[in-house]
Amino acid sequence: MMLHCGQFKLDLTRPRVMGILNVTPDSFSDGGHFTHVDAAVAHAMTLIDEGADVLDIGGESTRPNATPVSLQQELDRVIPVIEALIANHIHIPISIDTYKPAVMQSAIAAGASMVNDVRALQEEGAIEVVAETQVGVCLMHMQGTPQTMQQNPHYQDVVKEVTDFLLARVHACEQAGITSNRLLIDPGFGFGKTRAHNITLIQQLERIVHHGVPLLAGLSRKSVLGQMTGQEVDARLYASIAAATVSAMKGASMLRVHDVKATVEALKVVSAIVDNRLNEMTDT
Ligand code: PT1
Repeated sequence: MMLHCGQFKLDLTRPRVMGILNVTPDSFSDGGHFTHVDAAVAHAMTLIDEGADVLDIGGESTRPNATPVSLQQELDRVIPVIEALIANHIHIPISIDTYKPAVMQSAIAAGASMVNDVRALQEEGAIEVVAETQVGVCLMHMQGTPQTMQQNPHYQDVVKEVTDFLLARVHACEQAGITSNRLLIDPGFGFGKTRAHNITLIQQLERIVHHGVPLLAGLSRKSVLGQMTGQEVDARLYASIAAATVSAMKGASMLRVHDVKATVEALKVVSAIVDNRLNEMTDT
């Protein structure tokens, strides 16, 4: 019911929105004054204004065929942004999207309250870094690596295999001392999944949700929505809202999205319809 992430407690009785914070690859500047840090802080303020419950910061793309970046590059991109956000006294948790334990450690030291890991803390040392803290964790499923995952994804029963993996990672976290009230699980849409696999996972999301661990869904602007609509990545807002709405209806606790304002509004409608108490409270 309450997700513990550092000093924050997020009430998950209604679905929450994780806003994706752009951290531009290389510092672009107008003669060295307006840096990638300033741009990221400005974007963060917009996302908070629009109703984001969490900010997700990543310095290495994990979309299909993305080029890996070095540890130092990743640190240089994200740590100054986290420091600047903390200096600006933002009142919502900062999530660090990384699978590298050294980035997790530095980000937490800089003030991040959540780790969002597409490798579900399987990297050597990752689980120990998180266990020594009180931060929240999102454990995501991926088949393969971002470089190869879309080459030939294969499952007997995608929902069962994804669920079994995530529950095994939840168990590993609990064994390491990370209590379950700090955990989210995520089926990892688009991470080593065909169009059919992604659709099956959405259709049967309840099968994952019913195990009781809060679920995060990330479908925003993804290629599966492009396959469904024929739209390019910049024209997938309506598709993304439909996907977020369906995910929330099926019990997702958090949606990782680019378009915070539109998603927050859609989720208000879902919550008002699903949770009658929200209506009774404001009825006249
Ligand atoms: C996600 C996610 C993420 N997605 C979590 N973290 C990305 N917890 C980054 C495509 O098919 O779903 N959950 N961090 C972005 N990754 C992708 C993957 C982006 C696939 C696009 C696609 O278009």
